Amino acid sequence: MSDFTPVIELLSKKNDFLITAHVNPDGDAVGSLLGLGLLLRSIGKEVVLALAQPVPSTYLFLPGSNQVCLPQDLPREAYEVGVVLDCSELERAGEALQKTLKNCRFLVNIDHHLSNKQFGDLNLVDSEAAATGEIICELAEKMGVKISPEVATNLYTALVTDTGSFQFANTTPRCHYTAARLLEYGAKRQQIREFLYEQRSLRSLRLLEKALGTLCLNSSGRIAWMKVRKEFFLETGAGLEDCEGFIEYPKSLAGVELGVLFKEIEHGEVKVGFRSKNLLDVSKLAALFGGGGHERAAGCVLKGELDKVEKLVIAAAEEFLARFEGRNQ
Ligand SMILES: [Mn+2]
Repeated sequence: MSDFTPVIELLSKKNDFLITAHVNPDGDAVGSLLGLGLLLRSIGKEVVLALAQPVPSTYLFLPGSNQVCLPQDLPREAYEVGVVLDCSELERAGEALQKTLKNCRFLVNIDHHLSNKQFGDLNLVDSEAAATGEIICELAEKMGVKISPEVATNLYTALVTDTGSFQFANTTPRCHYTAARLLEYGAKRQQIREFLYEQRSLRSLRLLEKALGTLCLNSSGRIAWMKVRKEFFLETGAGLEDCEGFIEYPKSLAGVELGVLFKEIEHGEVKVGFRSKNLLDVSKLAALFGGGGHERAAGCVLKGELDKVEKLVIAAAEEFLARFEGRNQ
């Protein structure tokens, strides 16, 4: 368990903060950023919020999302305290923000990645926390600062997204207790559900319809995959961002251990996603093709024609799975 005391002392004493999170911000990055930002402002602190990229449209409903600036819009080049959230290393904040963070007098690193490099002057790293948002909630409680419904909504979103709606292995009793307290503080659960999961575009479902038409299962029934062809994007007007969650469909089939999604991002360039249900470390499978990721979710990008990439990757996946299952019999 990390020691909150030095961080609480610093946050209480100082007044000038720059808070940021990682590039390609997800729900935990945005939720933690806005949660901590609004919290510090509620006790009278000067806070600038920044991200390397704009807040993704999915998270624009979050209170405070309109107050996040891009690196080029930062009011100043240095701040007293830089707070980096949900980043295993400083580089994850993006090149432009990294420079500004290095100009700060104190750097605070708050994160839950096991691989965290402890790059801050103060490090509040807890790899058993389900999300950085969970650590922020505990920090606020230990500081004795009242958590407003706006802050709670941000932190609850961080928890929901980083746990896959409380389904991933990081969904611990502690995580549920934190979520319960956030609901008590007034987190807008229904609004979060609607904005995260019930705002699909029609073109996205049309794209899904076409992708489902390509669904294949290998002979052992352990690997299932789908393809999103370049034409599908053109025919439906959908973009890559509309493929969110598609990979769950092949994985969701009974008996399947490995789900694969092929997305033809350009003719001759294919993005491949891997998801495993219980056993396979797909980061190792992705690494065979120069990619990477986590144990249960990984990906890579391959050059080549879609149907050839499909054959190559599925053959490698079958061999990978056979080797794994052979070892574990
Ligand atoms: Mn996270």
